[in-house]
Amino acid sequence: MGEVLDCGGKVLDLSRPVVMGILNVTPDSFSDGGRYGDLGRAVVRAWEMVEEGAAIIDVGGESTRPGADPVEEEEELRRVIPVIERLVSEEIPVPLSIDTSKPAVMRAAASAGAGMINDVRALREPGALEAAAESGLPVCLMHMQGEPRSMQQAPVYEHVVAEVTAFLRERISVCISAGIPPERLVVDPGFGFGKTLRHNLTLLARLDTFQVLGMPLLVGISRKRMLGELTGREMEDRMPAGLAAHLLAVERGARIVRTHDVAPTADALKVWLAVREIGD
Ligand code: 9MG
Repeated sequence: MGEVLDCGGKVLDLSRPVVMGILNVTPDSFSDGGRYGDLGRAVVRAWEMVEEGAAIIDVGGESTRPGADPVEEEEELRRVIPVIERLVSEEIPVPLSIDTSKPAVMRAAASAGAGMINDVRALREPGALEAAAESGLPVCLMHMQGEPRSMQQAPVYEHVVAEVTAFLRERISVCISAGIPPERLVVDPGFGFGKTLRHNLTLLARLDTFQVLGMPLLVGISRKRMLGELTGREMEDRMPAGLAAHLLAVERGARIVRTHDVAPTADALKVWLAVREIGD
């Protein structure tokens, strides 16, 4: 596994776990209620996340929460491209990732200066593979069973770890055949995407299995329903549970932690790293 990702000229050092800050620019965003839907506030929040320790920022204009409706391409472009352009013009020091499944958004974001593509559909939309290959950017391939609108209705697996691993292995192979080199790939089991609580817990318990794929591992558990199911807490009170889950993931090999709660996660990772360095 490569220890660095070249994100369009900005280097993401993965020799230690890093924080990916979530910047939702959607009116119905997963957990910030659209507070950053406005360009100016999105830009302020991105800079705050850098101050708080984010090593990369994931900009998304289409909600992928369970039950969410799809967004038209024009609308998604209108939401995310001005944010990326502004942050690039302000010389934000960390790479920007574009959270999208749409080839046109991938292309426009890459032209605007994005440094990575984060696709919850693992480049399965028509044209996405080609757009990602042409961009020259790293890509995060995430596993999802079904589509956001219906994925939590009745997710079924015989062996969740084996099936998610097989899916990611197949997508890696498709990407390599399409000209995306392995050193540009990141994989993600997709916590909460077409999975019951038990599936999510099994994936977390066995997360180290995914290291056989030989790619950096990204996880995103921040504020998700599985944490609410375990603790009985509402979205805004799930940060401590998210920290615990993310530390368990890092202990099992995760290198990129996608979260709304950048400052506490960065602190937790400092503790984890200090202990690991003493132990080495
Ligand atoms: C966009 N998005 C929402 N949750 C996510 C997760 O867990 N992983 C990745 N890669 N993207 C996500």
